[in-house]
Amino acid sequence: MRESVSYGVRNSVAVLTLNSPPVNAMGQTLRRALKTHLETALADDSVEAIVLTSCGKLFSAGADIGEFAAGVFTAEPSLPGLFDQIEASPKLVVAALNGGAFGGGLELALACHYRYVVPEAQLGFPEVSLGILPGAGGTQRLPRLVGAQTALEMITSGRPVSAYAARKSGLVDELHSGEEEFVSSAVGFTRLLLKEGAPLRSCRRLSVDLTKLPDGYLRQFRDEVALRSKGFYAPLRCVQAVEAACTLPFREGLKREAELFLECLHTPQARAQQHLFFAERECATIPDLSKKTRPRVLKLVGIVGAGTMGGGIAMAFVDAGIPVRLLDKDKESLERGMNVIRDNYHNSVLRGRLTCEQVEARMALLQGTLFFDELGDADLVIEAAYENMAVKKEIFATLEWICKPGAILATNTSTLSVDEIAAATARPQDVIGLHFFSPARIMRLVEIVHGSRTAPEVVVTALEMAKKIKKVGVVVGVCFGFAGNRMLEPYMREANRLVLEGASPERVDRVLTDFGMAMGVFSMADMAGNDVGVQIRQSRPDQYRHDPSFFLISDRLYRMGRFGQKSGRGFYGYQGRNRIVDPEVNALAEELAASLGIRRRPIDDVEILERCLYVMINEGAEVIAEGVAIRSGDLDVIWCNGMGFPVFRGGPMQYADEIGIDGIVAGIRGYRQRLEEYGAKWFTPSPLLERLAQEGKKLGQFRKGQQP
Ligand code: T1G
Repeated sequence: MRESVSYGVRNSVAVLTLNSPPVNAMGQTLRRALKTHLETALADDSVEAIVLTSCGKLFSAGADIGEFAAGVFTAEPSLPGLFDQIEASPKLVVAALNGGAFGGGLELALACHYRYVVPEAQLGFPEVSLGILPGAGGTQRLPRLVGAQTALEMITSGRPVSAYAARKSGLVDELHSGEEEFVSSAVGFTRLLLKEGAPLRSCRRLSVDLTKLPDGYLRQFRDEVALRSKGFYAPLRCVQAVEAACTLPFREGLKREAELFLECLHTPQARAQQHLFFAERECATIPDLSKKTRPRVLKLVGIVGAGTMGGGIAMAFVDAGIPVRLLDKDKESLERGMNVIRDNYHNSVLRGRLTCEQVEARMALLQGTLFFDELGDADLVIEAAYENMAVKKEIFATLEWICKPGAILATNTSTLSVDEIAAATARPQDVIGLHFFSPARIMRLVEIVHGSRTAPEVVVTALEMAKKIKKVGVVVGVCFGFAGNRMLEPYMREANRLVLEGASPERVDRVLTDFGMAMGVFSMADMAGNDVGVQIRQSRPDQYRHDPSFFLISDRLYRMGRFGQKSGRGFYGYQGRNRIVDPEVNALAEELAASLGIRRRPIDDVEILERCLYVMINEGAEVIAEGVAIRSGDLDVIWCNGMGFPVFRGGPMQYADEIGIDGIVAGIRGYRQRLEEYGAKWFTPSPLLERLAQEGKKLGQFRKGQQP
């Protein structure tokens, strides 16, 4: 059986190699093996020094995240105990970082006396993105080595640094160079240290240099973190842990770190963020797809439509180094689209995010065209045209005879049937939905909508594509609104109904943003444009299965020419981008409520939040039960990466599991009673939710294909 740490001696230097694919996560098995071999090396008089390195592309991704929920993370030998042993070693210990070192992997390196690293390595403390903080000495050793400012930036942002930046800050001592094999070179570096009588440097003997800190820096940094981390629990605790390094002796600082780590570990936010970490990765696991299914080649992408979505999608591909041919029907639209792309890249240069050379390289990959036949040799063509079935069918009929055999034909539709579009071609097996979310360059989510006849390798290619353009692809089935927008509708319906029943748009929006939503329903409607919503509804009146009161206010605002931000007035008034409450809208709501015989009443914040969230969760349960989505985590990934749901709550389905399915079912039943005729029509618990509540189970345990 493969050892999780291998042991060898080269030139009187013991080499301990982590070997626990895929990322050398330091679970208990690896910790035991590491301790055993460390003690062997310490006890062997012929061994003069020790090198710690690893197999694989990464040095180590840190602690085994899966151990947190299982309560195994603190089981002996613990990481802090191991690192103390390494740091106290009477023999020189060198960390030879053959690749990225993250979290506990970097803490392991900090416990060593010296650090030798490959130039391409990334080094970081991503714990804050898991709702925790470095819990094995990282918050105490790092500031002592690189200073409080660099340490605070790394630990509170979770962003990794390059090996070069690490060399500059003193985090690492030497970059590997030359042709010599890495481990041999690391052993050579170690022998040189021995020859020079290099001291056994340990971070614990250092103190944080505060002399270079600007006055009031720590307080100011803490205030900034408090402002930008609203709702997240860990970032401020990261600051407190580093402050302990600045004010307490090492031992006491370690104790303070351990306290803060455990405080974070047992929070709903930590559970939520760790859930999302695994959920994002599980999205790529498609039960019906054989792991042997190979993706098709993806070297050239065609995009039909140079509008906002088409342009954003084009940028996502050229950002990833994939050539794009961007087509539009007329010269003026194409030029406008290309200019918008050029302006966006220019802004990136002004913000220091890209250099001029990088922008030129990207623009060189982008070719505009007015001719369909120039898409003939594309491996993938994405239609991003007007959201109208007839328009899309016409485009796909054209692509059918233009595109080479095996080319993937994708639609960016947000709700239309991929099967119906596929039927406009003779190759439905090559047709798929790629629903990007606006702004397409920035939003990470792509809903990958497989039609009933979409070939397996087309789905696999779409998943690979998503990873290549640094997005997260979630595979969903065909239904109106797929998964994200299908859950959005009842959520928006309740928000609108609440306004008719007596809550103002601004209060509904505030309750939702206080919960953590990136935007409220009505500010989002004003941003998207009431006119867009009305046009979509008018193009498909039969597909909206909601209460007629749902769109009453929007339709009236539309007829009043109040389209939202674009017209300066919608649910709100606007001065530039400043949103202003408009009493006229509440007066309109009163008038419309009266016309529907809706009795208005005072409505509290709890009811607003529960009604909006419970119907969203309930619809999500139906989406899973119908097999439109494979698992609840997929819906959480969709909502946190495409719909503005707060990451620190883990997504709507994680939130439901956190507060309890039984409470949600009881709440839905309660509103069914309280809201009389409307409640009877729109508040029926999903059978899946009822079953899980009855059995005391969670949504996270349910998988596609199980009977509700
Ligand atoms: N623990 C358990 N599994 C992990 C893991 C980890 N730390 N990191 C990755 N995996 C799994 C992942 O779920 C996937 O599984 C496979 O490895 C490949 O991952 C004590 C307390 C390192 C940048 O937060 O950021 O140390 O889906 O697809 O794209 O103070 O993995 O194949 O079944 O992401 O090459 C801190 C988390 C832990 C780093 C590599 N460390 N990992 O990206 O591979 S807490 C982290 C990553 C800690 C200490 C604290 C990325 C990566 P599967 P992948 P990748």
